[in-house]
Amino acid sequence: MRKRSRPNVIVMYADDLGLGDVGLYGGSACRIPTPHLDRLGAGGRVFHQGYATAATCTPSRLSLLTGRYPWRFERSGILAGDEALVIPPGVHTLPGLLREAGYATGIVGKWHLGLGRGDLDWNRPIAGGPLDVGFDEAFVLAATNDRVPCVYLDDDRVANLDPADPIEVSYDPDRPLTQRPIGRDAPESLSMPFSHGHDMTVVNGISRIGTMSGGESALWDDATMSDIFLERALGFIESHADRPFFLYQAFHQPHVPRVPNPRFIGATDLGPRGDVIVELDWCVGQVVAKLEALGLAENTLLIFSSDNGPVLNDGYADGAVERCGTHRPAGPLRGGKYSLYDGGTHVPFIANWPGVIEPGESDAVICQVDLFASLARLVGRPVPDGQAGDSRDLLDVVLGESEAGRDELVTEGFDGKTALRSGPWVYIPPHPGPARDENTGIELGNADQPQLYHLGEDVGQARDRAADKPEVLRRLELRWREQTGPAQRNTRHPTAASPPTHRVPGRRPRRLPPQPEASRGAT
Ligand code: NG6
Ligand code: CA
Repeated sequence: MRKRSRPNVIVMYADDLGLGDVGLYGGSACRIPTPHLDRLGAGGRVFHQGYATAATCTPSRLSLLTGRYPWRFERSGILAGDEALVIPPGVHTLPGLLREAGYATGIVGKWHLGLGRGDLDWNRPIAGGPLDVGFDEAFVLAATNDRVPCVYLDDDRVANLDPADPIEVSYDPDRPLTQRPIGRDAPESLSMPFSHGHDMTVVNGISRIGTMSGGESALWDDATMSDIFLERALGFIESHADRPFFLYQAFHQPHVPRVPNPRFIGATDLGPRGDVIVELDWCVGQVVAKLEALGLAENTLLIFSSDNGPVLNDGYADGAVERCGTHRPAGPLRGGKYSLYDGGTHVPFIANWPGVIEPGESDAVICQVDLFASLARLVGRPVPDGQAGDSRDLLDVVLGESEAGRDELVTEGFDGKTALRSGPWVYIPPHPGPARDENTGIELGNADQPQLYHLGEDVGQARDRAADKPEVLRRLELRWREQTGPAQRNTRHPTAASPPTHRVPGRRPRRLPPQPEASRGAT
């Protein structure tokens, strides 16, 4: 097939989308129509073993952009909405690399990698954000759609902010900002009740994590968020049609709160969660249509994936659990978001490049952390010395010219806990903590004893083989220690300023996790 150099690159990144939420993966059990993603897959390469590095958002995104495992950084847990940028100065990023290669670089959608360098003031241009780590243009929500501040950032400043109505944000439970109703005190103000957490400042009838005051003219409307991001994404493509561009399109769907545009209400029988996935799918179709209309489709590598596995009840009573029926968000996988089981990190992964990638399927193991080195080769740039150390150049796998994927991968569940995949085996070390998350009902993978699964024979991780395969268990345990031992876990890059330590209501502040009992004293 014809190969073109320096194609446009679009990375589409869904938020909490499971393997079983996409028709081409979920098969007949999938009760959400996803025709545009199905077409993208049918015309491209569908990876059946595509992974995020982590089962939550911030760490996965950090890896995607830096080519390093999240647990190597000092801070990589789920961030509050006002925390400092987690990409330390000196760490090279994927957009930075592509910019050096002459690409116009843009991000549209969810950021959630922190803002500022410990001096965050929402009312001034923010130094320490997307523009400081390689993006030329940015239109983002700061953290998540369930966290304050509920405003968009246009490049480095809050969009539509009235200087006479400054924004203040607090994640300190002892210092709530009470200008707006607080969800737990004013249930009558809510259009969507919270089920756990999410009981602070109410914006658009939805109570969020954290409190905010001011910024009335800048508040987003949840129901138009998808259209606003789409318009920005299409505008970016259009305005850079004449030069190579890199677009990181980070969807907010189907993360909570799930508020579809009225056009999509009732698109499925599954309630808001199903409907916003149809909305997301439609947006994918709009981008593809734009590329085709501009004659760019055959010169664009498009990669679609998700930052972590699925969750039904993630804090709002929106009917996702009750209306799920026979739909299986994680497909055949065990666990979901937050989990050390495969459902946490094994996600949809599609690569599409008409005329270059031959349609087909792949069983090669590939991870989002590999995009850094793979795309570096695609655009003819070396990976800078000492950078992106966990990223493997799997460009040939992406392009469908090789099946030689990863033989080893470290995945992260909740709170920095890790597991090791090696060949078809997965080793989950003993980790303290509940086996099941009481809020979401998801199995986290924590246990007193080590667990071992053979994914080739048992994709649903139903049969723990630790007892009957002691030699495999020992081998993987050793490898896991070598890979993730204390010396490997911290970044050696200096941070500009220590971040403020805010407490996220309902969550304890993130610390580097203690090593499980079994590995203490190990070298
Ligand atoms: C959790 C939130 C959850 C979600 C998650 C981040 C509570 C009780 N739960 O702390 O709702 O926001 O953080 O999701 O507050 S992620 O996809 O961005 O990682
Ligand atoms: Ca997520």
